[in-house]
Amino acid sequence: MSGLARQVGQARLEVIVADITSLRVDAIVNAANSSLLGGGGVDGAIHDAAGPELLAECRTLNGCETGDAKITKGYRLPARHVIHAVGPVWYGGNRGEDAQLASCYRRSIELCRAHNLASIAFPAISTGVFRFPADRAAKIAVKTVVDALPSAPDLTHAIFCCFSAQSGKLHQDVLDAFGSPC
Ligand code: AR6
Repeated sequence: MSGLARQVGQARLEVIVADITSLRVDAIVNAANSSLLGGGGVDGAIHDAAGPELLAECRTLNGCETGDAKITKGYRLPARHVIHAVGPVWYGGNRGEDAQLASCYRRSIELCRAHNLASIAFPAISTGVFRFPADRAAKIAVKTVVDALPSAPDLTHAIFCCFSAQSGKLHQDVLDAFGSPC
């Protein structure tokens, strides 16, 4: 894994291997489920780190459709906001999973634009409990973010926060095809 950040338009894009709850950014994205009431994986880690106030705010949101995203405050997290995106469960690829996954990334960037956020970090949505194939998801994640960047001019830093070196390499290999090193 080369680990090089890429400049794409106004934004620096990078892949890191880290616990997303440790990141001091304007928003971290949560791989949530449609209840928005917590769960395991990165969702559980985010709620644990943010504290009970996060769940209290989530209870006011009335859930979220697959492919959509909703924003809350970050509470005890170093991140100012959490964008709760609901990725698809993988059923083999013929039930609109690709489009729903892409929509998670696009909606997250729309929320950045609406809230004038400058930095965002994404986990590899749907690739854990929801079983979306990791290589296919990495391609969708990076391409969708690259395509959506022009719609959020204040967004100058986007991070793909992977939880394993293997996931990091998948994202880096896709990212290396875009923009220029920086
Ligand atoms: N930081 C960054 N990435 C993480 C972390 C972390 N702390 N913890 C896990 N990952 P998953 P999904 C990675 O299962 O597949 C929950 O129960 C993980 O290795 O968290 O979208 C929700 O409530 C994987 O690459 O989310 C839903 O019910 C990626 O995050 C359901 O799971 C996503 O794995 C959502 O499933």
